[in-house]
Amino acid sequence: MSLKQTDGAVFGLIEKEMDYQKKTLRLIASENYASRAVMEATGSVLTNKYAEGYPKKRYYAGNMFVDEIELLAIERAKRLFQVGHANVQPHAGASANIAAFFAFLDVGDKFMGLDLANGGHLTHGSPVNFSGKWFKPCAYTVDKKTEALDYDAIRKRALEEKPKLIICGYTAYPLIIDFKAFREICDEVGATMMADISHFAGLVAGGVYPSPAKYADIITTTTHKTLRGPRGAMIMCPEANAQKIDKAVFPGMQGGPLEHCIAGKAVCFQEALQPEFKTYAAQIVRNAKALTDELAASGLRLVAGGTQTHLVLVDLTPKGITGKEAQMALEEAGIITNRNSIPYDPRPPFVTSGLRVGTAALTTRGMMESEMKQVAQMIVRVIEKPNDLELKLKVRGEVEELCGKFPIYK
Ligand code: DSN
Repeated sequence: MSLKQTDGAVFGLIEKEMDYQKKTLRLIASENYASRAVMEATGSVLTNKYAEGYPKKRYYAGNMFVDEIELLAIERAKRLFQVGHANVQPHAGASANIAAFFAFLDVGDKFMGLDLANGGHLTHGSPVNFSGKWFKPCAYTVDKKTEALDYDAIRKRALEEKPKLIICGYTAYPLIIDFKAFREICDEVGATMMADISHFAGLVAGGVYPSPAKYADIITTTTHKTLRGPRGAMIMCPEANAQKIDKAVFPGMQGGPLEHCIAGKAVCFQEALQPEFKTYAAQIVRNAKALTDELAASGLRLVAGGTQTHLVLVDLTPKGITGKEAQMALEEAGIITNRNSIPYDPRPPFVTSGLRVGTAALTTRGMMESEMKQVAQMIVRVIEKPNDLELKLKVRGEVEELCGKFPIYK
């Protein structure tokens, strides 16, 4: 029996969510719309199978087709990112990062990551996360004036702190990272280099963002952001580190792999290997630039002076509104974003002075630079009058009209 027949409550809520996704503008930099093919694989009978272990070395019988699927995902990931080894089993970005830590560090070891308030990730050393509880983080920051990474300052801090591992790759940093500079710093201090490319993996796959593959000892990524796959993650590394990584994922961190998600990843990698994906990735960046230019023209300040990627970090201070207020007002107008700390933010993380916006999802809908201009103008109108209910309803209507021209899941 179908879901509609057996569980009307869940079915109804999924239908509502579908409608909501169709009629709103998704500007959360870490979100996207996976293809029907990806969702079909992810919602398949593979959810029924236990497959602890790795292809051809499982602890349960009956994995002949599951093995082929996982091998296909691995082979495609290796081809897409030009890496020696890929482990496609991590359930999420956080569990991929835990496994990477356990492969290269002992509990209590010191490592360096970008401060969360400067654009780093929770799993890169926050005191409330495993990374900050079980390991010893020493954060680096962006430069206070330029809001960009200062490689000399990072090198100096690394020489003082002597971390065993250094992470590069962030969640709210709009500029391109110099992976070669990180390799040199790691070599100088004898640290393992870990690149968390979760946010811009799709841009790397599409050839519009440099790849860390030549430099990093470990690369972790989620598969559902710019890469446009199913919710999940993977770890890549040179062949020499394969065993360490595989052991850390299973049995170190996880039990049975989610083979339905792995099938979804295989489909996503195949999609990203197509020439059209390069066009898509380039358009994401062009769209982010168009959005940025229009936001800046309205008097908003852009952190680090703009963007070279899929995301823009906006300082709302010139408009006299907090991140929290802006996020709420925009949501009422059908524009979905997230508040975000800006570097050296005087406001607490639950309030913030910033807003993070990304263009991966709108680009998937087929929107181009002219639509980005329109979207930026809608954002500005709302944040200039966040309490004007009539205006928010009017913008909501415009949002629905625009969304109607760029349907998802036709
Ligand atoms: N939650 C993701 C993001 O929005 O960047 C990172 O885990």
